[in-house]
Amino acid sequence: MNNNEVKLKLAIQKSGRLYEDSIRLLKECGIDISNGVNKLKADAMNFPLEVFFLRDDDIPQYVEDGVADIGFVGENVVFEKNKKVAIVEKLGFGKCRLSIAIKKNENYTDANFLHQKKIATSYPVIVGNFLAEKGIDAEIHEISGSVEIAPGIGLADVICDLVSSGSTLFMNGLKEAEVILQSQAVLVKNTQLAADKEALIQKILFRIDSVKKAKNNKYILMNAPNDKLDEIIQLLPGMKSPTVLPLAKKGWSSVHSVINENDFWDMIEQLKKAGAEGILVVPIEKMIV
Ligand code: PRT
Ligand code: ZN
Repeated sequence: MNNNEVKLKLAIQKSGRLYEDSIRLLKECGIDISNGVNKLKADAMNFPLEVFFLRDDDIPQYVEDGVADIGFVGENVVFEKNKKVAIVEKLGFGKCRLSIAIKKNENYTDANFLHQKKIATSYPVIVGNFLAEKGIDAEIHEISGSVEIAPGIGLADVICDLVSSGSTLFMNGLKEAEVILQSQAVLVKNTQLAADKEALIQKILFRIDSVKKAKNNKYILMNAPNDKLDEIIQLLPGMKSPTVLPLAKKGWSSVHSVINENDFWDMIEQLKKAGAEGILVVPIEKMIV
């Protein structure tokens, strides 16, 4: 790689919940990082990309300032920091929701429940917007960690925090009352990038898209008696149409297709009913359409 070449600067979380998935996504996009422990920065070995390892809270600011061109960060952080960055693509990992949670013996009817209450949260901006939108007067008490213990120690009446499995709330005698934001990791970019950097982003986006599509689809192969082929082909979508190859055994064919993960079990049942046998389902690594 020559030294004058334009490099895209990507900010990812240094350690924490998004780190591994961020590195994995890059790897699936064919981008390997020479990641030494405790490094602030690393070069990609086979793509004009430089990776900065940062606290997730700092990523929107770095991208706004142009210290990094793009970043992988939770939407929750993007909305809370409210910096001038563009959300380009959802990345499919780091999924969670920002929710109001109340003590488990209380009854939440709607947001009016929050009237005159004290809400502990690390997301004062998002919660403030939510309350303003609903016209509710409540007090926001900002704390940076262990938000879930606030009601138990009398620091607040309710909380607003990130939830994924819900077990943290449960263990603290709380229950989820209302989701105020669905979140996942997103790719953000600086809003004033030069054309050569935009072109590199397009290249990465194309790869991310292929990886995401592949994850949502499976390759399916099965044997089918020729007299049932029409019925079976009707059931299968395929990228254009299913592939049908003759088997060595007379009167039988092998049928190949691509199916969506969500339709998977329904589809298998119908195929079996229609006479398909020896069904194999295999993961797809990349999918370019
Ligand atoms: O050091 P740095 O500032 O970079 O990291 P951090 O400690 O601020 O963030 P980190 O690593 O905890 O989370 C990074 C991002 O992961 C968040 O901004 C979200 O976008 C995403 N994410 C996904 C989550 C969760 N799921 C999650 N469950 N972030 C935090 N949690 C916490 C939540 O705050 C609560 O304490 O997990 C607990 C609840 O989990 P359940 O499974 O018990 O419901
Ligand atoms: Zn953080």
